[in-house]
Amino acid sequence: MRQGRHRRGITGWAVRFCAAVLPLLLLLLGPVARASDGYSLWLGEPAPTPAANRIEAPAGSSSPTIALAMAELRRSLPRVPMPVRLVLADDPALGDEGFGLRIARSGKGQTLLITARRDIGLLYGAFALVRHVRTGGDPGELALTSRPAVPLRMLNHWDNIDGFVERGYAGRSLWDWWTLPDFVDPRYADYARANASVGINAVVLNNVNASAESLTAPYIAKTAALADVFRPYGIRVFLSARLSAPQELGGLPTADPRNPSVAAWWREKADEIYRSIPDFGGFLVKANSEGQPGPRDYGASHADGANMLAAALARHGGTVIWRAFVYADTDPTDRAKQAYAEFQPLDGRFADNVIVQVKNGPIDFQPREPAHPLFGAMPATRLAAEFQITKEYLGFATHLAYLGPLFAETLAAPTGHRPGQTVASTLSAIAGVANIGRDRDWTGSVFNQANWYVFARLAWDPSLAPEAVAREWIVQTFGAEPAVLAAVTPMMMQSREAVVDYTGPLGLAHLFATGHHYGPGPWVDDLARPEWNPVYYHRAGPSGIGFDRTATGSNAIAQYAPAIAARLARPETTPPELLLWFHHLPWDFPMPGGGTLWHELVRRYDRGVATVHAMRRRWASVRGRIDEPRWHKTDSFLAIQAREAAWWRDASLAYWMSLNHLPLPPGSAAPAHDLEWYRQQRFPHAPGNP
Ligand code: GCW
Repeated sequence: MRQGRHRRGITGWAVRFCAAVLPLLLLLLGPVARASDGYSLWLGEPAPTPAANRIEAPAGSSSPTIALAMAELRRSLPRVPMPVRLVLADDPALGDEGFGLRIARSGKGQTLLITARRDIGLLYGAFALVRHVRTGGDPGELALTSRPAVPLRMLNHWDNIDGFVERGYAGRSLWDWWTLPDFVDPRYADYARANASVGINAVVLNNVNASAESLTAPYIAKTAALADVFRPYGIRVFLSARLSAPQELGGLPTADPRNPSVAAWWREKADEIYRSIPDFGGFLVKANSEGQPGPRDYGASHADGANMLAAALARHGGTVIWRAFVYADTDPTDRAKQAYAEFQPLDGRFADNVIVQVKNGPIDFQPREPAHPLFGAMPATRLAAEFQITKEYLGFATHLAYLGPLFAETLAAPTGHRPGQTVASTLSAIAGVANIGRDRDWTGSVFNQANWYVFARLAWDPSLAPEAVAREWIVQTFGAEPAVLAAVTPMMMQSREAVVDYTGPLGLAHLFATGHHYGPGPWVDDLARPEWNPVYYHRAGPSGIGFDRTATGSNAIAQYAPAIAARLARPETTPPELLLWFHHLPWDFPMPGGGTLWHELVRRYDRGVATVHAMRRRWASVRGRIDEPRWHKTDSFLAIQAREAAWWRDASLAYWMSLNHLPLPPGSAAPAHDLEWYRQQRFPHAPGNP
C-alpha cells in the first residue's frame, strides 16, 4: 500500500514537472522536427543518405514505369533486411493494376517479392511497400495482395485556362498553360508521383464549366505534354468538353447531338486528340447545368448527347463521363429530386463507354447529405460517384475538416435496392474535385493534403476505415511519435462533424452566403431562382424548421428504395443527422434525448464550437513535436476556424431566434452581435468564386 502510494506520489510529481517544464525546454531547444514547407506531402523528405537496400528489377525490362518503381524504392524505402525483387507474373488474381507483396524463402535466404501482372502494378506495389514499412509494418511479415475496387479513380480539376481555379483555395492552377508545352515544370512529375502513390489513375485537367478553347490544336499540344509526364505513372488525362464547341470552334449552326455534322465534328476532334495522345481518357461533360450548353437545348436527351460523344471516342478506347448534376428553375417542386427525375428513366440507354457521374448527395457537396438516390437505381448504367475534395462548403482551406468520414459515409451507405448493396459496390469510377493548386504545400494547408490522400485511398479500397487512413497519413506526414498520433487522430476524426455542427446540424443544408459560399447566409431570400436561396432549403418560420420531403411534402423519399424510404418517412426512424433534410418539424418537437428540437439544435451548434476549441488545445499540446512552419500555420488556421465557428453559430442562432422568438437554453451564450450585423458582412474578395 505504502509503496504504491509512494510510487504514485513520485509519478504524480514527475508528471507535473514534465507538464510544466518540458514544453518550455522543447521551445528553448527549438523544434525537434525538421522544418517542412509541406511540399513533400505524405511521401516524406528524401533521406540524407538513402538506405542501401538491394533492389532487383524484372529481367530485361525497359519500362519507364518500372524504372519509377525502382527509383521510388531506392529513394523512399527504409532499410529492410532482405533484397527486394520486382516480378511480372501472370496471376489473374492481381487484375490489371493490383500487386502482391510477400516473402519468398529459399536456401539463400529471404527475398521480398513485389509481383504484378503489369508494370503499373509494380509501381503501386512499390509505393505500398514503402507505406507499409514507413508506417511501422514488419517487412518480414508481408503477405498481401491488393487490387483496386474501382477501375477509374480520378481527380477532377476545376481549373480555367487563365490559371483561375473555381472553388480552389490553394492558389493558381498547377497547369501553366501559357508556358506549356515548351516548358514542362518538374512539379508536374511530382504531382503525378503523389497521385500514383495512392492509386489515382485519371485526371481531368480543366474545369467542367469548360472553355471550348481547351479543344483547340495549341491546347491539345499542351495537354499532350502533360499526358507524356503522367503516362509512366499510370495516369490518363481527360478533358472537360463544352458541348457547344462545334459552333464556337467549328462554325456549325448547331450543336444538336443528333445532327450528323455535329457528330462528324466530334469524331474528327477525337481523332485529332488521339493522334497526339494515344491513351487519352476521354471527355467529362457538364451539360444543361448552371448555364452550360447541352442536348436539352435542342430537345434531345442526356443519353443522346452522351452517346454521340461516346461514338466519337469508342474506336480509340475513350470514355465519356457525363455529369448528372442538373437542376432547373422550371421544376418548382424540389431541387433534390431533379437529377433522379432526369436520369433514372434513361437507365439502359447509355452506351457502354459512358459513365454517368453522380454527386455524393442530391444537392451539392454540403457538409452532410444523404446518399444520392441514383446510386443503385440505374443498374444498367455505369455510374461514378463525385466528391468534392476542395472544401467549398467546409471552410475553404483554413478550416480543418478531415473528409474521410464524409467520403466513407456515402460509400458505405446501403442503397436498399439489393441486399448488401452499398454505394461503393455500384461504382465504375470515383471522382474527386481536386483541392490542388500552386501553393507550395499543394492544398493550402497541411491537413488538406489528408483529404487528397484519403480520397484516393478510399477510391482504391472503400472498405478502409477513415481512422486507419488518418493514422497512416499522420505517421507519414508528421512522423511516428505516439504523442502526435494521440493528439492528431482525434482532431481529424472529430473535425468534419464539428463543421456540420457549427454550419448546419440535424440535416440543415445550403445555408451559405451567396456566390463565394464563405460564411453563413441562412436569411438570404432575394436571389433570382428560388432554389438558390437558403430559405428554400431550411423553410424555417415561426412554427418550425426543415424541408418536408415525405409524401406530405416533395416526396423526394420516394426516389429511394422502399426499405429506405419507409425509414425516412417518419422523423422517429430518420437518423437525427438527417432529420431536417427530410422533415419539417415544430421547434418543440421532442427529440430522442428528451429535449426539444430547438434545444438540440443549439446544443449541436455549441458542440461544434467546443470541438474546435478542443482541436486547438490538442494542437497546442504537440508544439515542438511538429516542425515549426507546419505547426504554426495550422495553429493560425485553427484560430481562424475557432473565430468562424463562433460566427457561424452566432449568426445562425440570431437568425433562428428572429423567427421562433425562443430563448436560448440555460448556459448557452447569446450571439455576440445582433442579426443585422451578421447580415451586413460582405466578402467581395473571397477566393475561388468565379
Ligand atoms: O458546387 C457548385 C459550385 C460550382 C460548380 C458546380 C458544379 C463547377 O458552386 O462552382 O461549378 O457546383 O459542380 O458544376
